Parts: sequence; C-alpha cells; structure tokens
Amino acid sequence: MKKFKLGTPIETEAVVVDFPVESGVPSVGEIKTKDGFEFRLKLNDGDIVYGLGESNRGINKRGYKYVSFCADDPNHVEDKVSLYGAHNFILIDGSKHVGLFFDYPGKIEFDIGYTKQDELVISCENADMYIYEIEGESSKAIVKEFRKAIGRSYIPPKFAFGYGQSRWGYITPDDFKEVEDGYRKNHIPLDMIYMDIDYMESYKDFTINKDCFPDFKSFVEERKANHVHLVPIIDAGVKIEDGYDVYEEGVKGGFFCKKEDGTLFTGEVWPGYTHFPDFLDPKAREWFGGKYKVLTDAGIDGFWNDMNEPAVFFTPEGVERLKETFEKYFAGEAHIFDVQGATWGISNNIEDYRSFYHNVNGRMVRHDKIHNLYGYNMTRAAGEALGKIREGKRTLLFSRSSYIGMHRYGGIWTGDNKSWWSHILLNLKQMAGLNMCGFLYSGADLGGFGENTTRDLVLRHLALGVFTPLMRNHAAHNTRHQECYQFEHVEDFRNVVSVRYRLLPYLYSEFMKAALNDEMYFKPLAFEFPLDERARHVEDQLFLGNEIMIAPVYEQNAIGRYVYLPERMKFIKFMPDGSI
Ligand code: MIG
Repeated sequence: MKKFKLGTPIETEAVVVDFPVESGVPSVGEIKTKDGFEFRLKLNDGDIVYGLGESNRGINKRGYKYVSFCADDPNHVEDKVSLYGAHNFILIDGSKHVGLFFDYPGKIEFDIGYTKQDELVISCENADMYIYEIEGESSKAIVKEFRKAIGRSYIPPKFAFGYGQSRWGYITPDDFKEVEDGYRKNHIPLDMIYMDIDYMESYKDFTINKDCFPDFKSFVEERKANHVHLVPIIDAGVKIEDGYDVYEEGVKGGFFCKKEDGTLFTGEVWPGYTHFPDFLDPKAREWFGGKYKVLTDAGIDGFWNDMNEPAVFFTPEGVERLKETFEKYFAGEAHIFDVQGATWGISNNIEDYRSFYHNVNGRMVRHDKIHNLYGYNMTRAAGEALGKIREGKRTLLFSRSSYIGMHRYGGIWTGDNKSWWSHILLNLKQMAGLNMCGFLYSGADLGGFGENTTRDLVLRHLALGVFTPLMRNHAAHNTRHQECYQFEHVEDFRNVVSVRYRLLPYLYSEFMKAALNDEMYFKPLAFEFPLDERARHVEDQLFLGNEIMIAPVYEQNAIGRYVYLPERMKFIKFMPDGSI
C-alpha cells in the first residue's frame, strides 16, 4: 500500500498502519489540484468498479455518481447519491487491478462513468487529503491489504448474532413484554429487543422514563432471565435543559460544538433544542463515552447510536432564514420555488453545517470540512469507553452514520429503508461494499422501516437476514406491525428464524475468520471466480464465507428464482422438522 499526501490533510485515523509518504503521485489516473481536487481515470470496457461501502445502486458502482456526505435521508430511492455513510474506498477490477482510498472527511464526489461512461472522476473542494493506492493480483488480495491497513473489524458479543426485534413505538414495559411473550409463545427464538427513543425521559440521552420504568434495572434483569437483551438507542444531540446533568456537564466542560463567535451551536432534534458534543475532541469523547455507564450499570450490554450524521431538523438561524424567504415572497421579491426550497431544505442544511466548529488537535475546523467523521467519532467515544467500563467483555454497538475507521469500534445498520421489494436487493448489494470497507457486523431493517409491510415481504427479507451478521426486524411508528407473530401461518416465520440458529456455528465461525484475518464475510461472486464473465456480473447473489452462496428471492409472488452456479454446488433445503 502506498500513501500519498496532498496539501494539509486532516488526520482521520481511518488507517492505523503508519506508512511512509511517497513522493510523486499514484500510478493510475491524473490529479489536478487547481481549484480544488480532481482525480481522473480512464475506464476500459469491462472494468468493474467496486467499493464505496454503504452506498446506493449496484455492487458494480459503474454508471452512476455517489457523493460521500453523510445524510439523514430516509428515502433511499434510486437517484439518491448520499446515504448515511462515507466510505471512500474503490477497487478497479479489469484492465488494471487497483484499490484507492481517498482519506478526505468532507464532501467528495465519485462520478463513476456517469458524466462520461469511460471516465472515473473524483472531486472535492480542497486538495488536502491522503490517497492510498494498493496494487494486487486480485480483488481479494487488495481488499485484504486495505483491511490490514485500517485495522481489525469490530467483533460483537455472541448474543448479537441472534435475532432481534425492534420498533419505534414500544413504550411501556408491557409493550416489551408483549414482544418477548409473542416470540416465546410461538417458539420463535429471540435474543434482543431494541429500545427506541421512547424509553428516555423527554428524549434525553442517558435518562430513563421513570414513569414507565420505576425500576429499570430489575426490568432489564427480568428480560435477561428470559434470555432477552434490551438494546437502547442513543442520539447524538443533548437536550438543553437546566438541571439535566449531561447538558450541564457538557457546557461546563466545553464539550459542545461552538459557532465562530464562541457561543454554542444549537439545533432541533427529538428533545427540542440540543447541543452537539464535539466528538472530534478526545476529552469530549471520553466524557460522552463515560455516560454509557448509566445504562451498563443497569445491566445493559448493547447500544445503537442514531442521528449522528448529525441530523439537525432546524436551527434558530435556519428558522430566521425561512422567515425572511416567506417575507420576501409575500413582498413579491421571491418566487414560490424559493419558498419551497427553503422549506424542504431546512433540515440538515449546509449553511448550518458551515456554522459550527470542532476542536481537531487544537485547531478549530469548520464542521462541513469534517462532516463525515461525526458519527464515526460518536461511536468511537462509545466503543473506547465501553472497552473500559465493561473490561474484558464485548458490547453490542452499532451506528447509523460512519466513515472508514469506525469499523474498529462498532457495526452499522443501513438506516431507514422501506418495506419495498427493491430494498431486499439493495440490502444484499450493500453488504458486499461494506465488507470491503471493514464493516462486517451490519444489516438492514428487516421487513422494511418505513411504509406498511406485507407478510411475504417480511418472510423474504428475513430469509436474507438469516445470513447478515446483524439480524434485526425494525419498523417505524405508524406502520403496520411486523413482528413475526403478527402474521398468519406463524410456523413459516419460526422456520426461517430457526434456520439462523441452526446455521449459527457456521455463521459465527465465518464471521470470526473474516474479522481475524481481514477477509470478507460476504463477497461478490467475481471475487472467487474472477475470470468467469457471467460471475463477474452477478448482482443478486453473494458468497458467504468459503462454503455458502446465497441467492435470496426479492420479488413479490415469486415462487423461486434463477441462480447462476459458477461451479457444481449442492442445494440445501432446511426443512421445518430439522432435517436438511
Ligand atoms: O428521525 O428514533 O434510523 O431507526 O427508529 C427518526 C427513531 C429517528 C431514525 C432511525 C430509526 C429510528 C428513528 N430514528
């Protein structure tokens, strides 16, 4: 692996091996640093471009453009260019064989044969970055070398390989018990129930709604006695409220992000106006991470970190801007398009992201320049602290937003998908890219998060989820309930989830092999059959470890599907009676 340095890069700590900086430029492509940064590379017919971790569209990224700028966007339709993660690693497999990592934490665009079909153009505002180049004889070898450089992937506790149920809308103890009972009564295994924002008091991090849970610790213990781990959510923003210890400590310690004039940056999220911890500052990380102890003391051993792009519904400044736009409109000085743009653009607004700063090694850096490191460092804060708080024990931890490097501290889930058939396939495609970038413990909201699901969609999505390390059914509030026992012929669900548990020894050992050897748990077919032209273009099957190929059904009313077999294989059916 070769390391090149342009300008004054921000140290992201994505790469943990200390490579010497090479003189010169990467052996492929052309770099321009006048007016920002641009990297151009000619693509030949048949070149495949892999990578970009959690991103939209295909396993082969060629033919579209992608923008790394972590986005809180719940509509993963085909034209979206930014999702929650920023994973700037690509791998070209064809006439050349090369891996490239653009270690740049601001907004960066990958035009992979979009503007011109035979050209790859990577561009961003500032020519301050590290570029890493890996030459190798195969895609597998290149990924392995990259993975070695970015450090060992996070390994969760064993229970995290079980099946979990989640829903935004479980509030009372009875809601949680109902889920536990629903699964137990129907003899469907269940290891985790997730707690969404309603377990907190007024959506305040590290608090418990005491009206609902007067004795939270006992409640957690009771669930554990029934072999269910409760996994609470933690949001990035901290509610502004006098008397709330996390808020007061954060202000006192100088742990929140500030605006240029030194006042604290304020943004609206679930609790109302909040401040955002400066996770780029090691002291703030240590402080926020230490807070997880409030919950581990109550017996909690797993967490999911949300809203850490960070998601900002609006700011007081944004409201002012909106007001002005309306006033101009009514004064006849603005067009309705301006009003619409300002209204829709009030959340996660770039002007807001440009209005606050982080303390990066004593240097004040404007948020938008390091935007993609925020969720990474929130999860790093948690991971580092939990390593101390629960010394010698693994903790379940995954995040919504991420950058390469975060894979050492936690897994990710792929955020707010929908109960759409196309999202089963997107789930599969994303797993391949994520594995290249070190994110092994990952999965999607099975059954779909947004919109009303259907019985067959949940079943089919679960059948893919059987194989993803994170196997969690999750849905948004106000959507149709989608716990397995809500549907007719519950035995079908029992059979699917049981297959997960029957396969656990294999899945767990393949996961551990992948983590310990810097290898991929999920691989595109071409990684094993690089010379097989058909295998090279399969977008709906994956290898899992070294012995299994998966080919999920992702179409409504399908009774099966066509599968491409790159070699002789055995078809194994898991029968309900336990036989195969
Ligand atoms: O703006 O906590 O992706 O899983 O259920 C929505 C409520 C906030 C987004 C997460 C989703 C979670 C939801 N959260």
